[in-house]
Amino acid sequence: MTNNQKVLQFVEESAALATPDKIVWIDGSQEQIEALRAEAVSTGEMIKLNQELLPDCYLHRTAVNDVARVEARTVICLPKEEDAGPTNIWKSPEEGYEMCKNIARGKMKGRTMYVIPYSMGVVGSAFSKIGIEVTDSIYVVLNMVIMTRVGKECLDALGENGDFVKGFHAKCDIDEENRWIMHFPQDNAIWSVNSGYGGNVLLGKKCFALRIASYLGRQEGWMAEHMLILGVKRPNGEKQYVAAAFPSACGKTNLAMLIPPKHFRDAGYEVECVGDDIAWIRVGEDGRLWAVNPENGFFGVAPGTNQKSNPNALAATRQGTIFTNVVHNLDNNTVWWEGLDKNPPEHAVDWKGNPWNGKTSDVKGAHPNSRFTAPAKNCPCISPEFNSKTGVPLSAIIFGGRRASTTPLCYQSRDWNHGVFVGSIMSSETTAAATGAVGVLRHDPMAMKPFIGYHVGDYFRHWIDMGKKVTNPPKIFNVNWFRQYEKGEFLWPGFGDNMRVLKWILDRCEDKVDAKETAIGYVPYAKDIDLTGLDYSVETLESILEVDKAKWAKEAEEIEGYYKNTIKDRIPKELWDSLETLKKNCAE
Ligand code: GTP
Ligand code: SPV
Ligand code: MN
Repeated sequence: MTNNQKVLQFVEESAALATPDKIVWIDGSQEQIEALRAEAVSTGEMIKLNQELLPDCYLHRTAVNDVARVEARTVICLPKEEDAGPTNIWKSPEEGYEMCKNIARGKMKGRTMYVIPYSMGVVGSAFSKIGIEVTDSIYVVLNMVIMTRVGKECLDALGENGDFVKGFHAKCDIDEENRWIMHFPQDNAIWSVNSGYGGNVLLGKKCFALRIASYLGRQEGWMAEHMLILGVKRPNGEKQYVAAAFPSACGKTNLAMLIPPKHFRDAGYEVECVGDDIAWIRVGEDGRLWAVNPENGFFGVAPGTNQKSNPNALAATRQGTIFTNVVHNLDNNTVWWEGLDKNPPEHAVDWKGNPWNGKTSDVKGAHPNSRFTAPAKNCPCISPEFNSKTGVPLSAIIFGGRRASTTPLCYQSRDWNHGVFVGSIMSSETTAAATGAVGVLRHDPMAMKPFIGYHVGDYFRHWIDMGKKVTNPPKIFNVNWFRQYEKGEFLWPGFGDNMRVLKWILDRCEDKVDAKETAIGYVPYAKDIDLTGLDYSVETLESILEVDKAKWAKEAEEIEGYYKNTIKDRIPKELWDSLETLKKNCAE
C-alpha cells in the first residue's frame, strides 16, 4: 500500500519482534471492515446487536482488570527525568524500549498484526498529522476506524518520505502487572502492552493527540489540549466558538452537544458540536486562536447519557457504534446502562459477562467508565465546520472541574496571563475514567495532568508564550457545574441549563454584560444569568456565585504548596505574580 521506507521498516521491525502469523494492512474499505466485524463476532470478541434497532452496532466487554486508563503505568520516556516533570512517570528511552520489547516479544504468535494508517485531523490539512498503529486487536482496528480517518489516503498523504507517529500495541496477556503505556516524544513513538481498554490502546487519542502532540506543539508553537469545541449560533446568525477543558468524565461531551433550554431555542440560539475531547489550537493570520478537533468520532461515557441529559449523544450511538462494558439486554439484543432510563432489563448480562437482573440486582450492570464509540457524523448537532481545514476561531476558553465547594458557578479571568493561572490552579475530584479512588480532590492543571507529554512548568510557560503571539486572544473563564449542598445533591441543574452560563460568557466576549470584580476575577451578577423557564431560586444562584474570601485564602495557601512542593521549579513568574495578587485580594 505504500513505498514509504520508514513505514515499511516500522512494520517490519514490529513484526520481527512480535512474530505474528499474518500481517493485514487496513485500507478503510467497507468490505474489510465488514469482514473484521464478522471475524470478531465469530470469536466472541464482539457481539452483534439488534440490527433493526441498532444497525451496525456491536458490544464488547474488556477484561475485568482492564476498564480505564492506568495513570500509574503511563510513562513519558525522555533522556532526563527532570524533563518529564513531577506530573509524569518517567523512564529513560533505553529502559522504556527494553521493557516494552521484552514484554511484547513473540506475543503475536498465532495472531494477526493489523497495520492501521490514520490521520488525526482532516487528511492533508495543515493541522493534521499521520500515525501508523500496529495492533493485534480487531476491537482496536474497528474503534480506530470510527475515532480517526483511516485508510490508504493517509499513506498517500505521507508520500515516500513523510514522517508519522509510530504506535505499537500488543494485547499480550492483559496482565496488569506488565501493563505499560509508554511515550517516546523525541521519536514520535508510543508503545502499549497488556491492555485492551480504549484510552490505553486507541493510540491516536490520548497518547498521540495529547501527550505526543503537546510535546510537538511546544516545539512548533501550537497547543494540544483536553478540550471540547462548540459553536453557538445567535439569533442574528452570528457564530461564536468556545473551547472548554474539563477533566475526564467532568462534562465535555455533555457540554459539546448541549441543547439550549426552550426559551433560548425559541429566540433562535443553536449549539453546534465541533469536538468533545481534544482540540489542536494554532495562531491564525488574524491574530486569533483557531481550533480543530483531530478526532472523527466520540469515545463517550455511557452512564448518565439519556434522552434528557444528552439526546444528541444518544442519537449518535444509534448506528455504527461500538459499546464497551455496558449491559447487554437479552430481551431485544440491545444495550442498557445506569441512567439511560428507569427501566433496567431483567433478562440481561452485566459488563463482567454475568447474568444480571436490573430489577433485583444491587450491583451496577454497566461499568461506571463504560463507553460508546460513535461516528461524529451521526451527531445531529455536528458543526458544518467539523471537517474544516482551518478550524474555528475561539472567542473563549473555559476551564472547569468537579468542585463540591469554593469555586463559583462561573468567573472570568482578568487577562490572558491570569487566565493561564486560573487553568494552572484547577483541582477536580477524580472519576472512574482512570483506575484508582473516585471522588478524591486533586490538582489537574488545564485538565491535562494525565496528558502533558513533558514538564508541567514548561507547559505553563508555553501557555504564557502563546499569549504573546495572539493579538486578539480568547477570554478565559472558569466554570463549576458541581457545587453541592452539605453532601450529595448538586446545586446547579447543569446539562442543557449550562446554556444560561454559556450565554453570559459569550456576552462577556462581546462586552454586552457587566460583571462584579472579586478577589478571583469577574463574577456574574445573579440578575444577568437568564433563569427564564427554570424553577430555580435567585438565592441559590447567588449562593453558588459567591466568592468566599476565607475559603479562597485557604485555597491560595494550598496552591502555593502545590507550586512549591509538587511542581517546584519552572513555574513562570507571571503565575507567581497572579498567586501573590490572589493572596493579597483575599487578605483585604
Ligand atoms: P471524558 O470522555 O472522560 O473526557 O469525559 P467528559 O468530560 O466528556 O464527560 P461527560 O460529558 O461524558 O460527563 C461525565 C459525567 O458527568 C456523566 O456522568 C454526566 O452525567 C456528568 N455530567 C456532565 N455534565 C454535567 C452537568 O452539567 N452537571 C452534572 N451534575 N453532571 C454532569
Ligand atoms: C478520558 O479519560 O479523558 C477519556 C477516555 O476521554 S480515554 O480515551 O480512555 O482517555
Ligand atoms: Mn477525555
